[in-house]
Amino acid sequence: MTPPNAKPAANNLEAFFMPFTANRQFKANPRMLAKAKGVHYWTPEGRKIIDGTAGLWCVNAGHGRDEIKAAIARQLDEMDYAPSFQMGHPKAFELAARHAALLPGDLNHAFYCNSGSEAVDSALKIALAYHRANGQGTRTRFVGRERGYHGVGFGGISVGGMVNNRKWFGAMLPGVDHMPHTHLPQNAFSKGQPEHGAELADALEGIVGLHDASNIAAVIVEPCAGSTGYLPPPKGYLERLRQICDKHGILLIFDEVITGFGRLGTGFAADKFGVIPDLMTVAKGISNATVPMGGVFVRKPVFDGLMNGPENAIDLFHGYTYSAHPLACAAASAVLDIYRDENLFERSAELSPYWEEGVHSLKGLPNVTDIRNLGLAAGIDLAPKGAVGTRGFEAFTKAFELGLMVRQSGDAIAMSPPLVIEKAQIDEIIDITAKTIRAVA
Ligand code: PXG
Repeated sequence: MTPPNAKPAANNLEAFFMPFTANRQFKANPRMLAKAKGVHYWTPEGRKIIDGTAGLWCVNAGHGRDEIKAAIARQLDEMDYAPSFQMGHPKAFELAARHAALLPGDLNHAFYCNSGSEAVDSALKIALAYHRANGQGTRTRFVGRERGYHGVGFGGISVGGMVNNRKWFGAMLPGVDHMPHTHLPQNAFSKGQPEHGAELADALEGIVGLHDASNIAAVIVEPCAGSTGYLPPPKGYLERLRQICDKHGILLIFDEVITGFGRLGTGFAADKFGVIPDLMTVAKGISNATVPMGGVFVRKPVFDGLMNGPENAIDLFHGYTYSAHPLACAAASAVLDIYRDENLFERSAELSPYWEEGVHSLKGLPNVTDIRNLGLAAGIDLAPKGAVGTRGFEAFTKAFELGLMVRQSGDAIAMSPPLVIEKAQIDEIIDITAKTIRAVA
């Protein structure tokens, strides 16, 4: 028998059950990352890879930031951990006040967790609790959207609209409807927000007609859908959704796990579109992915609505051991300093026309059926080749071979570089993407 602390054999890849991965395929032909700095990764063999996706849409300020590292180290010296249940530590309050100051409108309270999935489940629960606390306990239904991604909790997959993330798992939240997605063929090759599709928000009126608003707690959408190939909202769509929610007393949740913290050239998508949700979920860029963190930002009336009970009673029966973990708070605060000092949200806005021009220059390459962009991100649809996802996966592996990291969703590839990217590096990303698309023709 192997002794319990025996050193694992070198290159033994078997034991790690990899998430969202074709395990056997990966282990037969691994793509390893061993080092990161700025907008680059390096493989263990020392091959340099340009990070076209900011990790998984999360390393907005670039890799290996010394300021964040120092803040985490200082916090670790001072206090490694403190609970947030009936106790507090200063950095959590400081961070929440800074987030509140950064957010638009009266989104001025922050609930913290450790991931986007937890943020989504937390937001759904806050919505339910809010209605119940306000004498509207029949409002228990949720509305999501086809092609939506809201993480992998049971709440998130229930309101989400990605078939593979749902079909394997049987029981989900009861009482969920989905609005149609907004990926319309007549919008192909739109630059920025597409023209057609605002009326798709009216599907919400249909759902209200079916169930009655008195049974609906909240609607959740990504203001710009990320994981299903990057789908910017049609002009007027989010405004219309806001109006319908207001009309019926339904809470609107924006899932800004990807769009939050500068991706669209503004702090949040809510700023970009001038539409303020009642609840906003965030993660990823909140801590530049250094220490896992997520959050739900809550508008004042929703927070106040939960403060109606006895003063000595717990207001929300929900939270995590690691809610507002001191290391995450220290990291998130240092990240806010970087975003501010380097004007990274503005930088993202300034670079986006150059990025738009770059990605749309790929139009006309073999099998490219659509290109979408908004802010510093883009989605490119490739025509399927045999089984769905075959060409997409080939493009993903080819790009990696050529020195570029992209994301694949079916036969679409998505890109979202760190906001610190330089124009010459954008050129390099576009050049490698073009070579990749030709190579998988
Ligand atoms: N909501 C949205 C909008 C997301 O994009 C989550 C929730 C869940 O976050 P966590 O931290 O629990 O993973 C996400 C995550 C991709 C990709 O390639 C996207 C995500 C995660 C991994 C890959 O598009 N988004």
